[in-house]
Amino acid sequence: VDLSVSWLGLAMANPLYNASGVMCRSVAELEQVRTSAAGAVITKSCTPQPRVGNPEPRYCATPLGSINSMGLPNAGYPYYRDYARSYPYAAGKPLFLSLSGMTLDENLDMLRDLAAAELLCLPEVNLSCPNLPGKPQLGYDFQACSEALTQITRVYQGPFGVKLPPYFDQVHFAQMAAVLNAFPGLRFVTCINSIGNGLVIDVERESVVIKPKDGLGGLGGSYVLPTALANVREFYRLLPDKHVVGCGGINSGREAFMHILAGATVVQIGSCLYEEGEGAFARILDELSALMVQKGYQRLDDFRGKLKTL
Ligand code: RRO
Repeated sequence: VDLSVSWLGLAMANPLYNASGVMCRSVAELEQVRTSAAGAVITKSCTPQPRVGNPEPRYCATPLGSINSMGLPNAGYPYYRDYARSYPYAAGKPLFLSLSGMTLDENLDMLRDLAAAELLCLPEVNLSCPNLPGKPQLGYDFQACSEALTQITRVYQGPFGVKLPPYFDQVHFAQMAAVLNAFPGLRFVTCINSIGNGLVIDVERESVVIKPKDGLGGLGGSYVLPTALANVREFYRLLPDKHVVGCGGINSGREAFMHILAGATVVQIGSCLYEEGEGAFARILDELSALMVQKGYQRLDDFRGKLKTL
């Protein structure tokens, strides 16, 4: 079967890559993804200056997924821009650069610099970090998103995308879609970031499992799969001129298939990659190929977005 994907003028050998935040903070980790079976690479969300992030423990895996409150630890924007400068684009694995300034001005500063650098990487602007104490997720404030996108598209004229938080109400899907559709330069939306401010409890210790925010953190993995699929499908229908990148709960070829059936152009692997390591890419690709063979599909276009309703 043919797993290749062409989108945004990029050619990918397959639709899988890492979710921002997982295996992408250092050059060593980024190179691990780049030299794996993944079809693309995305960097850890960055701020203009390096950040150490929240106190540890700040990530915990459970049988159903993960909870994290990393607090945006990153090596600083220039580190990732320099990686993007020396990146071997001609090898055919697109690079995405995730930006998550603490303020709109920080995002604008990084985007201005990125525009001037004229690189082949594409920005994914993170509108949805759930783990900064005292800072609401921008994606839940539609007016603020609209204003941010207005200014972002003034300073950055190339194709770009946004990472969205999960939405849980059909009215909110429609309202956010109306905001996003006003910006033709916005070419993709990544759905979803972690489900913010969940609480995992360890019964033996009668305790929370991560230190920041008294245990509250973003949920990923199997906990979030149905929410991720709903967000992918709704935005696929509501944003006909944009791509949806699926992220949330992909542990095997079956969940990758579900995301693409719901409309995802490509998909990202977070919790599963964190737990399994880069071998997850080849395994999930093998499983997706086997499922397609079993169903008689030759390429992803044969089933993308073709979810049936009753
Ligand atoms: O670093 C984090 O705490 C983090 C970020 Br920026 C994000 O967007 N999503 C997440 O689950 N963790």
